[in-house]
Amino acid sequence: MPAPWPEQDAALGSLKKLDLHGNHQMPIKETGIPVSCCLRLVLLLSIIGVGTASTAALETANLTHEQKPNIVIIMADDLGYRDLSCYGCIDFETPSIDALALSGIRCTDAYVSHPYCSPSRAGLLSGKYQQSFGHESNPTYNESDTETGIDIQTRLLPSLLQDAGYQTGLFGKWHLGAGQPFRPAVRGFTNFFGFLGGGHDYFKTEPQGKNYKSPIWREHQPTDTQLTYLTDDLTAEAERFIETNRHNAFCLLLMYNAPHAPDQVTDEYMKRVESIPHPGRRKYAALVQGVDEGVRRIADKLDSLQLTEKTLLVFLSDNGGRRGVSDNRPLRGNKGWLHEGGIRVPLILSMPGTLPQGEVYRQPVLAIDLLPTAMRLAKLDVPTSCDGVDLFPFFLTNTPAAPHASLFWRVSGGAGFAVRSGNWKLVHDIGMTRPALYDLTTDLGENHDLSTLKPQVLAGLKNEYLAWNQTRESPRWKDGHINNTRHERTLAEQAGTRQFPMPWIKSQDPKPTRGSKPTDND
Ligand SMILES: [Ca+2]
Repeated sequence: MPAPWPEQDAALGSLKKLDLHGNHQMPIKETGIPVSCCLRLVLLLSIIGVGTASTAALETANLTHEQKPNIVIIMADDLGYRDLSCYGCIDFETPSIDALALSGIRCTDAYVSHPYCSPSRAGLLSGKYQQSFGHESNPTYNESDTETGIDIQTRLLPSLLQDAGYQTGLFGKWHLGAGQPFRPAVRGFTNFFGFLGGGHDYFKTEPQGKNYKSPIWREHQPTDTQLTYLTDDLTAEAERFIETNRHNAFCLLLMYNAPHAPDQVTDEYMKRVESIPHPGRRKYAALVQGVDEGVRRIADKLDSLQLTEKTLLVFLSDNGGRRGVSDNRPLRGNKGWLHEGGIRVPLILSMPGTLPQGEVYRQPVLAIDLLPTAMRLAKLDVPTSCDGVDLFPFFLTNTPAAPHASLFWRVSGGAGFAVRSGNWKLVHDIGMTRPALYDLTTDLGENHDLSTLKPQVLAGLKNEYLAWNQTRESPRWKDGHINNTRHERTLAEQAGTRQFPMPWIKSQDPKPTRGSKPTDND
């Protein structure tokens, strides 16, 4: 079992305490493994352009130039910002993901580049804002569609790492096009076991099935594989991939369906969360338990093969938590929104011996940063078209410099957009009549629109967005989600809430299970 929350909190570093409205409750104190002054200087130089960061990072890990670190990225689907103990979850525990956070860096201000599935994954795998190649909404599932999917001219992370001799595997959800030109096995993944669409039944699959019962593929072909439980099956495949490639550098993406719908769980995982009173929340929590168990098994597998210090292990969610059952508080909104609840996600990076352990990183970072970070670890040059940034120099120094001057989001070709620059955030989401401006330092919940008080700040951010927007493509296919997004926002606003009502919360927060005040969060 994990340490009680207060001890865990201390081990993670004294967190910036915010109440549910984002107000500070105590000062920040950062902790971490000290990095030598010499190394800090080298890394600082690299930040300003010398570019030796990954070399220095590798030296700290005692890895030779011949030993390239493994890259393992575990992604949950629709996991809420506050649905892990280490991010303040109050009604269930995630001991294995918490342990991962204690072994590495937990990011408080990590974002995905889109508030839902496919475009977010397109950004992650390309290292670019996905608007660079018109990938701005989910492709429909059509195995004969050769037009709708991730840009075939853009090389993806596994393909790039293959240049350095990496073995590459994807286990789980793809959702970047079901047609032949877009499938994982032709986009750089030597091994693929999973499904091509946006979600899947946890127990059933059919060779000719549709939607959630679509076939499970292995490399280039659909199979007649039967599932035991999807989350566990994907973990088992990933374990086998690690075992098989233990003597090679490898890149593994474990892309769980959980805790995405359908809400199907096993008795084992339900037992772990049986104290949760609301049935929907309880099932959701059980889905997360499957992911937590998967993280434990992958970490244990790496440990057993003495690969932990040779592996960058990353955990994140692909977008904000889905409505009704997840917990994004204190953030406003849900999956699909450009307010923080749709785009800010848990992100943990662990590489003991190289990265600090038990540290909290608070500068804004993006999932698209993982591609250049991985490539620099592999001693590869990052494509000049990449928008992401190698994060290691920032993690390994005390530099106040931020990886990004500004971060941008655009949905439906500009029907919605957002910009974050420092503490300021402009949001003009679908369904809003004018942009709003928030100071995230004092208003993490985005409750107080300062646009009329700070017109120059608003104008500056909007001009930044317009300049960025000019460098991007129009969407290549129609956004089938736009009306849903508009409708859902309208419903939430009419209900007078800053996010959808959470039916699993009745009159007040559930009592915390670990002795923490329910308002403790960051
Ligand atoms: Ca998702």
